[in-house]
Amino acid sequence: MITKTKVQAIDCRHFINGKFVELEKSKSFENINPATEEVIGLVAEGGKEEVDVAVAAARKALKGPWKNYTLEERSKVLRRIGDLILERQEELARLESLDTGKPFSLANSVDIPRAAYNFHFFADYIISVGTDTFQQNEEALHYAIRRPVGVVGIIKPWNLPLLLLTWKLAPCLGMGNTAVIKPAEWTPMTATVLMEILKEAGVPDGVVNLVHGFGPGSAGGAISEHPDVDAISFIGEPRTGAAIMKAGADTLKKLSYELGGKNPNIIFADADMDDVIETTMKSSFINQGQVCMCGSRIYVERPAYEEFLEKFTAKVKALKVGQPFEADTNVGSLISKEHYDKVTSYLDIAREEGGIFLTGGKRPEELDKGYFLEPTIITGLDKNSRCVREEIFGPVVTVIPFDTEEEVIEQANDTHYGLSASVWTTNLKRGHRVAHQIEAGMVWVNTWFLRDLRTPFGGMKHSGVGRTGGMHSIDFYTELSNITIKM
Ligand code: NAD
Ligand code: 6OD
Repeated sequence: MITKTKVQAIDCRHFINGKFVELEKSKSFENINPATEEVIGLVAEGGKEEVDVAVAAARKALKGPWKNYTLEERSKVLRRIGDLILERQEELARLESLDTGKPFSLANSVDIPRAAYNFHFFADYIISVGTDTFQQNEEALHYAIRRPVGVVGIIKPWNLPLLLLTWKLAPCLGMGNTAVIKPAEWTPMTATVLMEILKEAGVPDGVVNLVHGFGPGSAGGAISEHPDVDAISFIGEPRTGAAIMKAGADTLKKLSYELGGKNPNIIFADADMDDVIETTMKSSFINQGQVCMCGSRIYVERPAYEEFLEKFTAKVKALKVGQPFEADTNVGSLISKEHYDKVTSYLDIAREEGGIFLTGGKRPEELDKGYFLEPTIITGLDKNSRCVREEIFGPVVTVIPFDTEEEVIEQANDTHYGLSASVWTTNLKRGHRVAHQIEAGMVWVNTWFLRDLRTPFGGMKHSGVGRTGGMHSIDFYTELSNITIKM
């Protein structure tokens, strides 16, 4: 058992204009460890008042010393932030695990190293950023310049707290913007520690501000409607994205959205079954199935259906659901009671509709506290079941057989979502053919969640607005001005 006592949970204060703001108990809420249901600290609750001060600080900082940092100087700051994250890796991983209920081993091997890499990647990437130049015969020369968008509101979900915050913040800072961040109310701790790291790395006061709180009527709502926020980078549910769009409509904010998914995992009979099973374990249940790209709709070509179910079920039954700090835990707790209730309400629907539970469907008997749910495989549901169509965002997958390529493509696309998909086949032509027809921002063939940060990341339909990654992030965090010189 890895002890959790080495790192204490922290109270989470706002960070505005380079300073932590004293926490007022009357304006705070409790932070709950979802694996134990214990209160582990207090979180400051900000609203319009705090957001106003934070936005003013960010606006002022746009014109302060930050404005005069060269690209190379900003790159150095990003690199230093990445280095400092790695220096505090274990502490951050412990806090992330306490906050989310995810296995410490996962936070320590994926979330925190990737958070550091987000900064290291953009430290290198921004240096090579250029713009187009066009010579129009002998008449004119056109070239474009980039400038920061301005003050960016960054509103985050709880599933990969530091990984996703840094995914947005690194290019935002790299391109000279300033920011007001609102972490998810369930997971405020690593964002708070990140503020100490930014300060130590030399980010000037006011450039990054952090206001804790909730959504509408609280910090999230105040950022979304603030007239002095120029752009919003949001990750979360499609419905929240729509609310933020409405709140920001009057001030025409630039928007980047990474939203939910109900992603198909399509397995043809000729696929390498061992490879399929190993990766499908991850794409179904990593982080308790709370990853936007989890392949929660599994389609298997009929000749391989029984073999897949037998092998997959055996492996899933062997997964250990347990306390996040136990070294052999594969699956930790869900994020909150509210979310546990939402996820299990889908299990009730599946039962009513005659779904067959091959594994899970209940909390493990030995864990009577915490929001733990056994990894659940359901078969026998109709393609129109709400469990097959709606994002459950938990350790629950449905498996449906198919007979033809056309049929599975139609089912895969029969959704409002369009985030990602996996296609498994050893027939390369089919891999390309199917991938080209899936309506999703990202399609993996014979793999899942294999990332290269230069590639376009994001979703179509209700799964997102715009793309991030490489040049796409740079484009979002800059405004282009085209200059035309008459020759
Ligand atoms: P959520 O939309 O409930 O909340 C996200 C954030 O928005 C939180 O900080 C919340 O406080 C804030 N918020 C809520 N209502 C708001 C409002 N009206 N105005 C302003 N802010 C508001 O999402 P969640 O439950 O935290 O996260 C789970 C969702 O996020 C899932 O749908 C998941 O698929 C999606 N997600 C997508 C990606 C991606 O890259 N596409 C990544 C992670 C999570
Ligand atoms: O890998 C990434 O860059 C990314 N944005 C992952 C999102 C995961 C969603 O839960």
